[in-house]
Amino acid sequence: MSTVSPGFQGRPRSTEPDLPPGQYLTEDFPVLSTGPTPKVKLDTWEFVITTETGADYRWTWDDLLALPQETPTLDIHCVTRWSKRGTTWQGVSLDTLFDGVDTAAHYALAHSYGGYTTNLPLADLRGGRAWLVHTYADAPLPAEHGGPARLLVPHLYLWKSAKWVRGIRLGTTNEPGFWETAGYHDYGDPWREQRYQGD
Ligand SMILES: Nc1nc2c(c(=O)[nH]1)N[C@H]1C(S)=C(S)[C@@H](COP(=O)(O)O)O[C@H]1N2
Ligand SMILES: [Mo]
Repeated sequence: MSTVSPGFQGRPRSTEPDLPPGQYLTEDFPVLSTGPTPKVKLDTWEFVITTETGADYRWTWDDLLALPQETPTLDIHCVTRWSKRGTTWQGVSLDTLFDGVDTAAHYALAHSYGGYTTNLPLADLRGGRAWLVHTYADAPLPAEHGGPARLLVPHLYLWKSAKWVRGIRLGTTNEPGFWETAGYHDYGDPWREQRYQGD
């Protein structure tokens, strides 16, 4: 979309078109984890959605792979200011998983093998904007990037995309997760630069 005149050596990276404010582009894929990478076996792996009434909806690894698959290509934005363009994934839309889940809850708390948590409005997990992904760049998702499977919610800062995700608890009240409790923004919209509480 940009017109580049001869001799123009480029603009400051933080004002790249279509890049959220305060972000720069990186070609590599940094690893950001608060603790050790959990070892998760596929034969005991499960993903569970728990509703506000305590009802559980469970998927095994085979269940996950049997669902309709999507292959989103998208930009990702970390609150530590790196962004990566055009990452390619395969997984299941959260819409597919929530289809048939009976809930009136507005809040979701994702939780992971290893204990990480992050909260987001249930609405942000729906509407074709969130996936449970198991493949990155045509290969099984590496453990350090959240394999066997991670959440991918690219319209929010990447800390909302829980690696090694194990389930989602739905609730009628908002429960902050790991980074949200530590002072990061409750919602985390990169386009509004919602890095910390009060932004
Ligand atoms: N379970 C878990 N998920 C997590 C994290 C984590 O520490 N544990 N870090 C978050 C943060 S802060 C970022 S930026 C991304 C980093 O994903 P990556 O390591 O694949 O780049 O994962 C997010 N999901
Ligand atoms: Mo992050």
